[in-house]
Amino acid sequence: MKTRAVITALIILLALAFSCGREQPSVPDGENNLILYAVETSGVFGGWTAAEGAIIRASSSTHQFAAVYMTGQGGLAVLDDLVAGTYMIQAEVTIEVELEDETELFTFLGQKEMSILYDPQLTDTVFMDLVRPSPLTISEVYYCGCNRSRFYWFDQFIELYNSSPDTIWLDGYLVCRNTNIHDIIEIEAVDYALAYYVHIFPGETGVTRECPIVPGQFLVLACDAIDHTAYGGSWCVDLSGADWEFFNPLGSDYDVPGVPNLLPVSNYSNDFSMNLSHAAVYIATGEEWEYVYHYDEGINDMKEYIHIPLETIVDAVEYASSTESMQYKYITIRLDAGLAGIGMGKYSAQSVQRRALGSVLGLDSNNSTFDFEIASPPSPGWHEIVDGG
Ligand SMILES: [Ca+2]
Ligand SMILES: [Ca+2]
Ligand SMILES: [Ca+2]
Repeated sequence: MKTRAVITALIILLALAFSCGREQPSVPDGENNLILYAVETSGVFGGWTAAEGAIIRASSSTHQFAAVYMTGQGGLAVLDDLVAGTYMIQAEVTIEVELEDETELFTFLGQKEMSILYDPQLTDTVFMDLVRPSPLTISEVYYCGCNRSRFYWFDQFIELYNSSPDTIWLDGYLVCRNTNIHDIIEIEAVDYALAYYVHIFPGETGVTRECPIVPGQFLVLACDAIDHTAYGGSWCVDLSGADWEFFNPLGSDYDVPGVPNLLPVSNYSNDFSMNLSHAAVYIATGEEWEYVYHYDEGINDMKEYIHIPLETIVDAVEYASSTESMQYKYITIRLDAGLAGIGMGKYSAQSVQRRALGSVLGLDSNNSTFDFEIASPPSPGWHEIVDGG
């Protein structure tokens, strides 16, 4: 009983802390200097060490703000003139170490969320550890369209990357996209993600071996695997070399011969497509999922959705053109605490791609605000180095 009381008290405290963090700042804009220390805790250099020359990325989830700083002596950075709000802070550094006959790159990363109040000065520390890339990630999402005058956005694609030394078999894996689900479920209170479009790789998870992604491969999943420059103009993407295409035989979708199909498990006639400014896409192992009906206010009727258990989701990316979408997240912060693509315009022929950090591709801190950068042009099947990225 005592334990339960303590747990209840903790939950209430957590709830209070959470709600406080979500409040809009009620104080005037002002200077709050954050004195931030970056400390590397991996033990690679023996014990904890101050991380000098670390890049500090700060971004706010309560207002439009993103800035980059660098730590100096003692691993110290001063973040000047921060207005009250909630901030996500990431520290990263790549250090070259001379070994006997080669140099090795070590990349360290640390993150924290902070609530900054109207207060003259704060001191805090971000702890960093060695980056371990995730074996299978969504490495690029291209959704915004390429030609406004023709409303052309049919050249959308998703790219997957295998950073592991082994071939990964995608048989039975699901590629999912959700829709605006805020009126339907409380996303932070459930242990599944709600999907609207779901397409599947052939075969059975963990049993068949027909759909490989080999080490270092960028696998391209095209909405339609054709050369879109012929229809949308020169800014559009040539997807005739895509590895897979989403194909929906229930609709008027065109099936490109020779490019294998990802078929729908969702019972709609639409082809797989992504909203031009805000959506979440994710991949799951496909070991478990189910059809569930939810009431939909828009049509005043029940509508079929698919529940994907969170523990089967391998990677998720939520993108939006504006930070305001943090108030209306489509996928739980347990899978993606941020948003990719902030500031990207519709029909700008740009994509969001996972950043390379040091020699590490496939970095996945479950926060797309930091993990992704805007890339131009889109790079289906390869990685485009972004200047200063
Ligand atoms: Ca298609
Ligand atoms: Ca096809
Ligand atoms: Ca790419």
